[in-house]
Amino acid sequence: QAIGVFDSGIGGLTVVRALMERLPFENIVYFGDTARVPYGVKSVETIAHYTTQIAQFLLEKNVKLLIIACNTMAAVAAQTVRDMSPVPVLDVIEAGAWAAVQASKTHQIGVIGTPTTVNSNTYARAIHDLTQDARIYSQACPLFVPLVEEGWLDHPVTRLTAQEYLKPVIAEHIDTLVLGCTHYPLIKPLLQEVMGEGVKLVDSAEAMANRTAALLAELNLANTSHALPHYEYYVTDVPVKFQTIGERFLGRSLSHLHVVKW
Ligand code: DGN
Repeated sequence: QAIGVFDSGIGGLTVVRALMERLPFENIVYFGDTARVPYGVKSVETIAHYTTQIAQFLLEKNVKLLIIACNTMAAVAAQTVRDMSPVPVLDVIEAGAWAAVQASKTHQIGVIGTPTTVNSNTYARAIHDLTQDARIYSQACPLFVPLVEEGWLDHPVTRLTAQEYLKPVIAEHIDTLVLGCTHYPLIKPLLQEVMGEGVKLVDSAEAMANRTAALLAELNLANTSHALPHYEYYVTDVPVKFQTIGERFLGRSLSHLHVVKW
């Protein structure tokens, strides 16, 4: 049985990459809703509706675990998925919040993400559930997604954009910053430079891979076979430059691609 991972588009491939590195013997089925991305600016009702449709698709593939790789979907529709799923559900926000609380000494934590993620306050709530004395500073960074997809990972425009978005966050003297969007791990070095060495960056993709490894061990669901794993990718559209961008996110070649027409 495979792990089902889904996202609003291409971004969740950063989570797949982290899973492949952390759990090299697990089969993975990925679903990216490339025809309807971006979700980051859509209404809660629409995102919940799309999310249910995708979760259903993966459950029909008989997955043993569902992973909501997209922060935007996790922010507004995680409960909807949990309510409908007979298999365990993990989401990046829960994983990122946990990792942030572990990493932070002062519990002054910054969170960056899409406007929907930030406006939902889901990270703040998840962090407060873990530690009540935390102070959270959130900042929406809507321009990062297109900049990353453009491949401007170390580009003056991206640096300037980051400096502008992060100025108020830096002023709050946080010691930990959560990268609350699938795309941000690709600009982690640039964000680290802008934030300064004293701030720890929490990559929610890595946090998710660690959380998945722990859950599989706990529930005895880990794949015991050491055969080469099988990876499959489903998307709702193959947009321009999909292969190039996808492979940049995944860090390896992308084959076994299927297009689902909805
Ligand atoms: N995958 C989305 C997220 O992690 O928030 C970013 C892409 C989008 O829907 N805008």
